[in-house]
Amino acid sequence: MSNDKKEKENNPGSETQSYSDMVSDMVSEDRAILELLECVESEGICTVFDRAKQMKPCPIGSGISGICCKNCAMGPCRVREDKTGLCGATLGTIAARNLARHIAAGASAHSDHGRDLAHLLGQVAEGKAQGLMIKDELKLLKFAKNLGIEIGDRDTKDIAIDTAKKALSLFGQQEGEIDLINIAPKKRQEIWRKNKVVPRGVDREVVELMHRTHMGVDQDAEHILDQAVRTALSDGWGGSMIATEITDILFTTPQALPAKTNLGMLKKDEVNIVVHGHEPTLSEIIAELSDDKELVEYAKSKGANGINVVGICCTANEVLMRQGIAPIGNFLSQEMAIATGAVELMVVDIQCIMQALGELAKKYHTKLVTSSAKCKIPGAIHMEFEEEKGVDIARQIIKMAIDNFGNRKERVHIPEITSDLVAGFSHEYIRYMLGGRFRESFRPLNDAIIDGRIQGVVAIVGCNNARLTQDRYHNFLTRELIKRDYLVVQTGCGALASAKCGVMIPEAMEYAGEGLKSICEAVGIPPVLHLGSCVDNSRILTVLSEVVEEGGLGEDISDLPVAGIAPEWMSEKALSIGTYFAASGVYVVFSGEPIPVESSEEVKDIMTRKWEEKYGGRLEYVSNINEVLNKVIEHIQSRRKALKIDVKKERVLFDMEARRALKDV
Ligand code: SF4
Ligand code: MSK
Repeated sequence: MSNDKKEKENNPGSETQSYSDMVSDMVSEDRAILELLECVESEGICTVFDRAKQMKPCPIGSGISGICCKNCAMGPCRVREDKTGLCGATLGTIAARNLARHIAAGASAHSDHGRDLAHLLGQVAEGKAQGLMIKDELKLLKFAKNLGIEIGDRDTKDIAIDTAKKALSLFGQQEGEIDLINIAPKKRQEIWRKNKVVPRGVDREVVELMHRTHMGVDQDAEHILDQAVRTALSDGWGGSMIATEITDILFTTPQALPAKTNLGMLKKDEVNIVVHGHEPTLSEIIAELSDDKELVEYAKSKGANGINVVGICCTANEVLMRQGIAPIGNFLSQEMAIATGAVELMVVDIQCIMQALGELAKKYHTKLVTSSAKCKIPGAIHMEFEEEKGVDIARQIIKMAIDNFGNRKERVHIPEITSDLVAGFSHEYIRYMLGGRFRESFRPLNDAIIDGRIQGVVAIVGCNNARLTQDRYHNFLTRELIKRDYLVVQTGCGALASAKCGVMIPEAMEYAGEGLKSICEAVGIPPVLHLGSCVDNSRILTVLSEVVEEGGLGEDISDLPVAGIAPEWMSEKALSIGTYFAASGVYVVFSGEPIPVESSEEVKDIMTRKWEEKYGGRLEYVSNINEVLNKVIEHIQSRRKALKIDVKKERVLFDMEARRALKDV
């Protein structure tokens, strides 16, 4: 590689958009959102974009910036490096406690979602869940095996019942290790054991973290964050992984499938139903019923041409990956969907649902329906999902939407903007697409990384944040990385940002560097892979473990030329995800502002230098987007150097002997 080229690659900021160019008054990079905003502004409708302008973030920070403690009634205490709280708590302790509590909340959200799916699996196995069945038996057997369930020639139903019981027990387990950590490379498991952070049970870790951060308990920042790591690991290798595995078992393991995205997928002449939140169960049933003959006829009797089910946020990702249902937007698109005036009904379950939807829906004809026992919103109609009558409830909801079709007001504005995408890259499908039905394997991916056609793999995940231009950071990083031969994998709202900007189709390989393009051409994949919803970040953990297992790229996840970025994060779940990736050996960068723990040098040092020493991964906050890009590339190149694969090799065919030799590199 020429010095010039090397310099450009290692300092991409010098040839790309500067950070100041990135900060603009534009609230979104999504043209559909901008078009609609013009429309709603003239109607005096207030959205999250307006509220973000009207209300600046609290400069003290009720915890997010780490300097404010409100853990007891002697506070809130606002501290500095040279000033403690009333009880004597230092800035480091307070910053660590605040971050730890965010992580506990994020891990709880994912894990409670996983718990519900474990319960549902049991109900399905016992025939108590109307209309639901085990759709992927092979995956059930694999998951059961990972949980130590006896398989033999037992009935599927019995295996499923035992699997559900075992999965549920992982939440309340008090001692020992949660079984799913066995999926991680052996060396990684030893690192966790050495540092005493192997999770015992999901609930146990969360409760202990909440206890330790109570006033007057754990006061050593590093010690507090060790428990935060243990809790986050119980999410990634526990709650989230359980959610992903069981969703696949019940609703099928995703395979690549084409779809379309953005608000243009709402239909003027059909009954539009938006599913929003994170849980797949009710939404899968609603999506399946959208072409039910009787319901379609009913819709026609009310003047509509059909029933159009679309999605927002991660519920959208779930039904997209399995049924090709169109995601019409990510987190910051939820209000805009209603503002089209074309949504008859929005049904929400849990997480990332703005309370503003309740008031907004009243200004249109949209019916807002809450469906989870855990979530009610003022102004919404509550129709609680119950497994025993899931199909009946779904039918009632669809009928309610149909009945509402005639109430549409005159003003309907659907931006005619759509993009094509391909979604559904589960780890099983990635293995299959790389090696074919009879030789499925990660070998071709490892070889492409070794010979430099792919420089590394970067996960760009997480939310939108109204403090930043919607999708801009996701899109910038994705573009710049694929151009330099880094394969990008995405989940959550980050995935939907890329889908909307059109880089999740094989044709987008034209934006990729020559090396990555050659892989996309050979395999027929986009340069940016959609791996699913937020809980599906656990798929990335599985891929990383299988890549290590395949050989040639070191013995542990921390040896791999990979990194993770959450450029527009806003949810506490993102902090849990970032922490479990760092503790699994991945270099993780969070961008945007405010920066948690920014005020505490002590905590920043723990999460970077000390975590690197202990776990081989670290979590860093970097507000400058060019610096994020530079740092990620620098990190991946340092890993390539350590593996001695930094010099671009000519492509060679590996025979068995060569492969065995690679395992010893
Ligand atoms: Fe203040 Fe200490 Fe109470 Fe926090 S725990 S509010 S620092 S007195
Ligand atoms: S929905 S957690 S805004 S990714 Fe998963 Fe999007 Fe973040 Fe919610």
